[in-house]
Amino acid sequence: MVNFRNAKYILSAPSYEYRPKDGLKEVVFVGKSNVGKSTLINALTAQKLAYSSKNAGKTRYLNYFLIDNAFYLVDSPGYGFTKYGSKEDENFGEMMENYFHNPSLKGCLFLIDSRREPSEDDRMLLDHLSSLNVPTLIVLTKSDLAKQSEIAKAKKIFAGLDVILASKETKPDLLRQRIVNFIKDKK
Ligand SMILES: Nc1nc2c(ncn2[C@@H]2O[C@H](COP(=O)(O)OP(=O)(O)OP(=O)(O)O)[C@@H](O)[C@H]2O)c(=O)[nH]1
Ligand SMILES: [Mg+2]
Repeated sequence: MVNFRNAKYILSAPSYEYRPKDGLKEVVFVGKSNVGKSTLINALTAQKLAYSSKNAGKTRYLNYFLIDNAFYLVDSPGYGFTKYGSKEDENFGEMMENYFHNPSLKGCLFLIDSRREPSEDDRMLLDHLSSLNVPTLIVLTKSDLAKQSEIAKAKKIFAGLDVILASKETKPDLLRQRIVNFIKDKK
């Protein structure tokens, strides 16, 4: 069994080239700014490792967290925060584009707010991950704040894809298992 509580922050990489070079496998968390990526990493590791904030744009770099000395969870900056077409937006796009070609990348948790329809950016990135064959699990976040009708709608939108519901209150064991499966898969 992997012990997710045995977790430590390793480094913050301003671009893919600065990642740890030990070849350990990685699972990345992506999604719109403020969707709950850092909060979910904290829930999975049962500690306050990743900085979360009610203000969008908290996470700026690729943050590497080592889990049980076995693999990395990688927190990424959210999109939709910096202005489209801005220099920052361009840098972000370039950083993530390079990152997705990472051979150590074994899976992606794609976070989407369960109360909102996926944005154009969400759809583009989902298609992109699929074209690169990155195994992707859609995580519908903040379900504690969502109406049943909103959850039903989200499930319908993503019918046929791999989807899981999550919130601050849900127990993280199922999600931990899914992450371990990504790592175990021979891709
Ligand atoms: N009610 C509720 N609030 C949540 C949940 N997940 C995250 N939040 C809140 O949403 C805000 C944003 O969370 P973050 O984890 O910082 O979001 P992020 O995706 O890392 O954001 P960036 O780093 O800006 O890309 C914080 O105020 C969290 O407390 C959830 O499941 N339920
Ligand atoms: Mg964050």
